[in-house]
Amino acid sequence: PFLENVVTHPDFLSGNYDTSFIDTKPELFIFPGRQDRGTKLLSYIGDTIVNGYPGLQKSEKKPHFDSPRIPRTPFTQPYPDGTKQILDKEGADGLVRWIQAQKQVLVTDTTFRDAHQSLFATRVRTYDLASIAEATGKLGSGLFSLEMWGGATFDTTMRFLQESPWERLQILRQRIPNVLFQMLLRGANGVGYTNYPDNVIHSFVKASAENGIDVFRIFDSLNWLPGMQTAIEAVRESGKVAEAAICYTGDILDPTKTKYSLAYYVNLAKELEKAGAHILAIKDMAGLLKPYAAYSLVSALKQEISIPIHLHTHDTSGNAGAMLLKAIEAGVDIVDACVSSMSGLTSQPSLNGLIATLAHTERETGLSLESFNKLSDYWEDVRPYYQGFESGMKASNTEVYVHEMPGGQYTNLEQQAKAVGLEGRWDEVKQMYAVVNQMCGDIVKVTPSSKVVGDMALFMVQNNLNEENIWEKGTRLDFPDSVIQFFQGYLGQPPGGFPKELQELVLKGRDAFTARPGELLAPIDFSQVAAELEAKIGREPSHLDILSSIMYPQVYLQFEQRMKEYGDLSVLNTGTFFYGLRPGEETAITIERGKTLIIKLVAVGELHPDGRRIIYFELNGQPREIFIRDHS
Ligand code: 3PY
Ligand code: ZN
Repeated sequence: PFLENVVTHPDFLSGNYDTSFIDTKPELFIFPGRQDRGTKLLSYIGDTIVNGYPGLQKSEKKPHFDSPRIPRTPFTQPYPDGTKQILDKEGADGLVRWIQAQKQVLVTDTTFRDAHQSLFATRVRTYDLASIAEATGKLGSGLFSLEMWGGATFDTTMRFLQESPWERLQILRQRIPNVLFQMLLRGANGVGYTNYPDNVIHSFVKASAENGIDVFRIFDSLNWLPGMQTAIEAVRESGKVAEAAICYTGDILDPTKTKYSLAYYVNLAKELEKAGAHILAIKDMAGLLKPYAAYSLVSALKQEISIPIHLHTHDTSGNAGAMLLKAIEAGVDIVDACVSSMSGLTSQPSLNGLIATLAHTERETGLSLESFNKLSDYWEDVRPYYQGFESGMKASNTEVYVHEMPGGQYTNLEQQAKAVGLEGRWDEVKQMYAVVNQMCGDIVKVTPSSKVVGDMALFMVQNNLNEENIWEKGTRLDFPDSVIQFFQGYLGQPPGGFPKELQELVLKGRDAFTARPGELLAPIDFSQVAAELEAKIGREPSHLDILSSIMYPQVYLQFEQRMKEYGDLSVLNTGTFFYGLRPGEETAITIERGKTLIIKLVAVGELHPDGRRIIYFELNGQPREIFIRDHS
């Protein structure tokens, strides 16, 4: 039987819940009894056919998809050695020396993480990553690293894709043994939206390192050094590479923008070097760094610090290619890009384009354009599966210099706006985002501070409030939780402090603090969390389960519950996962090595008076009927 559960609940889908959610709605967390794997998969496919996939417009007909072109890389051909071997042999300091001895520009490929986070709300499934992993390891063996984890992947894998982030890491590691794996770590916010106790950060970093992460890009959403120190220490302890980031905002060349100046960034970079960073990242999360500003910033940093510099940007404005070139001329060591079919707009600039640009010059990348064109062909074919999550953006747009929204937030916030009924008011949301930023004192906007600004902008547009109204009615308004926590100091301290008037309106007498939240938060007692979790999920959780549930308590429980209800959905191909099957369509699903289920949709039955439909399937040639509740 179909169970109403937490994932179909509107408050859960819109992110509008807090920790009381489980207590007040226990019925949403009831775990169904055991069923065999075939029946569970049929229930999922049946539900998707009848009710569609959350967040995707339900279409009458499943779209037609061509099979992706997977480049042929013979099984027997060994993986060429890459940067992973250098780190494993020489350690982090050895790797840094190796970087410094290179003449070419080194390249990080972000296709597996930020590219799809920025283009379609981080929805790419492990299935599609695993299918191209071996070819990526073999054809891309000259890359510096693959960014493939962290940021929003941790949340979305469990919340939307019904798969384990840890398994993704393990599977990809197994299939790509030669290139460094890089993740994005939100400093004291881990891979979540709020500060965690220090022992959680240590344990999370250790587990990530043990499961395959080599390079940790660590940032703080307010550029607050204390928010990064624990993570830097934890990464150094794990023997891996600590890449600490300055998040770039504003415009260092604009004399009217004085808050985030060249001196500000150089000073922060020096502090990060002192704090133990092996590499400095310039994290231009919104794509605000313009070409000549990049030249000036990289040149200054090259003078002032001695660790390698790794540059990350987004192509929202269309200026990212030019920007990279100026940074390369100024001597940047490593840059981020992604395969061309996943590049541009809110994503990274084209890796293929970069290879071509630098060919036959002093700093040519050493990567093969032909190889990356093949990898790009694959992603060109995979991208249509995810079309329903893409933003409406068709061309680059310099309005980003006004709203300053991170590329990785753009599609996400757009989805959130739709979920709360603001479908036709996206332009207003973007404008309000810029207004809220100024109200907050012009802050660095990157997860989770960007979520604070986004939540407040949605709140204002939804309630038809403008800035004036906030000053007038603020004492009577209930501000979003994330905004309250921000003004209390849970995300750390912004440069220049909080604007006092707004802080008072938001806090309404609640405490604010300036200490590092990690110092105030009691260490997590892992065995207590384990016992509580076991009581809820009915089995002994692994340490990785415990870490997932600490980062995302409700999301993790929902993930577990759906796992019990539907089984492991990562085995489904992406067309079936998002759109189910067409009448008459058959699909082969390998549920484990040597065990394949053949599932065919025969017909969808009429709506019964009790609100259910019978779905007629064939499972390995045998007729099977499944009842599905129709929510329309
Ligand atoms: C994230 O934290 O998810 C980001 O991509 C920030 O840029
Ligand atoms: Zn990014």
